[in-house]
Amino acid sequence: MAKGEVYDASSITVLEGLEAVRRRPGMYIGSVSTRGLNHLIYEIVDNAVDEHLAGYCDTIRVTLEADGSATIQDNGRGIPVGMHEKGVSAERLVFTTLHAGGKFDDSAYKTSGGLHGVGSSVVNALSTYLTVQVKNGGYVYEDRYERGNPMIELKDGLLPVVGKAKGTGTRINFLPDDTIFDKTRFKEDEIKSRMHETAYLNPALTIIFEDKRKEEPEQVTYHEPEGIIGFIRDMNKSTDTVCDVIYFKGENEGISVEGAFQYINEFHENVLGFCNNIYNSEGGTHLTGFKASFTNIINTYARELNILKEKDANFTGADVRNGMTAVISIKHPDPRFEGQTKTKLDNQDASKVVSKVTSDELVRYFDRNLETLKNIIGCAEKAAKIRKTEEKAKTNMLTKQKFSFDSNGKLANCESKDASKCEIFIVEGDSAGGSAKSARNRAYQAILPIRGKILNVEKASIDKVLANAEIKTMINAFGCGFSEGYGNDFDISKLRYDKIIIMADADVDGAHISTLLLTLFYRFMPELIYEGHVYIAMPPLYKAMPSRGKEEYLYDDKALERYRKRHKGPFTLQRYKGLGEMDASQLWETTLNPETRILKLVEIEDARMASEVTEMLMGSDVPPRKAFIYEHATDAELDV
Ligand code: TSJ
Repeated sequence: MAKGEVYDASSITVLEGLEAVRRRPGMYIGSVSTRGLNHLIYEIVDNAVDEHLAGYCDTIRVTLEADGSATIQDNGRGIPVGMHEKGVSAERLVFTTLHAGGKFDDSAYKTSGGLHGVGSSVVNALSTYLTVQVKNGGYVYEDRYERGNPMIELKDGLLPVVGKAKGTGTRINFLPDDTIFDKTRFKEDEIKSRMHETAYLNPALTIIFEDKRKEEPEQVTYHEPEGIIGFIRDMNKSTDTVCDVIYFKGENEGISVEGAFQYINEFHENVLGFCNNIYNSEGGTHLTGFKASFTNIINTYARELNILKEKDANFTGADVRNGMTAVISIKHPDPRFEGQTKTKLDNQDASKVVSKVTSDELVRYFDRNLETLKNIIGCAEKAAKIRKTEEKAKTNMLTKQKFSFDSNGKLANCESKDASKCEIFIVEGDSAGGSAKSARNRAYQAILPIRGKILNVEKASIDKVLANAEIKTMINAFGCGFSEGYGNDFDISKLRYDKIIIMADADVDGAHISTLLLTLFYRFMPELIYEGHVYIAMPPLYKAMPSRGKEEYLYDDKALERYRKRHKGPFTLQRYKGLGEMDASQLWETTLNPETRILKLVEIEDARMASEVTEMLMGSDVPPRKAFIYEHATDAELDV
């Protein structure tokens, strides 16, 4: 036992539980990457949201403190500090027992689900320190832990009083353990996005986010009295809409369902599922139920209105969701999750109930709003028409071109057929492509030069996307096909390269090309990103050549600054304006050679946020894009 830790006999097994969390953190929070790190905050916030759902708390403050810790504070009843039947303060049990909470929790719907509901004890176990303050009955009680171990000796099992205060509430301050997490800097954008989402799902709740790590502390208040209607409105605020937001709700078998949707003049669908206020990135039964019912309703009306004739085939699900933005939010007393990241709702009764509520409520709505219905069917008709053209185009193209490496001529493939060892570099420009071809290790490195800027897929329909020569070449080279709303032909097991490396100049144009490629991958081959196959090469910006000592490549301006500080004597500085300026051996050393190069792994912290960002960066609205670029100009992190 480390010095200062205080135990009693009953806490031994408890602490063994928390030790298990520290040994295998991934089992409890999914990963020890930034994603897992942010989950610590969500877990604590979710507990406060539970208190809100129970009817006792209307404000939650989330603060990223200057010292790297996080504080979450609510104005609920306060975690019970009194004696629990086990002979110790209830608060102790909450923070030292795995999966505690339910016992003291009288709200029917707990937010816990999937990775998210890991329990405050898991956060405690993975924190260098965690301090709890509870305000109740005029007093402030305090408890403190280090790496999950209680540091305060209880008197008769009860917490010490550290002050007096009015009102009630809970305040948690914790510092993530840097021996557990890869990086311990919280990502404010992801947290803000999640807090905003939580505000939309809880219209009576106010969340105040504050980032005190910056020189100028940032404070944002999220309060969305319009709920999911406002959520849809905001997602579509910069796009041309086809109808107003349609809202419905209902309840059955103890499951309550709320839905809202709207159509926009674009060619993709965006249907988000939430269960007990947690986003389900892999979807699940609530969405299946909604989609099945919705397709059915639209087809039935289309036939009744004689828009679909007897001989016509039904609209497909993707047809009727063409241009749809939707949020389906359910409350389930006992949610189950499956899927790779345990975020896919699995309860069969959810499908049944959502399906029933959707058809009851929407039939009632559409009977009274025929014009809106006709506009929506109009979107489906457009989609069906395009689908049919595309189906033809697609069979023509992919049968003619299958794996025709030579027909596109430009791919310099590698010799190895062992995908786990192979890499493909997508290189901007023919001249850089030429140097890369002579510099590479042809045994396992393939080079695919692309000319200038590829098509922006965010703005183009799929037939244009597939007609684009560069994109066709890439799809052929990767070997796994592509996926799109109209059917999923993507098979990642056929991928021919373990690493797909985007190699563009270290300037604005290069960044633009990278973004276009990432958008293409994200929209049509998202598994490539989810499974960690996509990288960005980081060519150096400078070569420093000192009069004494070794030459050094410098990858950004910060590195140059450091070099200037470190390096006293005179040196010549060569600035690379583009990949094309490097000769083959320099290119090999700086960008191709696995021993010396720097690659940045492309990760999706949160699929929905990535989608939003993609839309913002690639869509037609300019001001948010500018703001984003300014804000993130210094964000790039290197994964060496
Ligand atoms: F995650 C956490 F446990 F650390 C945490 C819990 C963090 C934060 C910011 C807030 C909370 C929390 C817990 N806020 N409010 C509560 N409420 C209760 O635990 C509570 C209080 C009273 C009663 C009761 O039946 O009287 C029941 C509960 C669950």
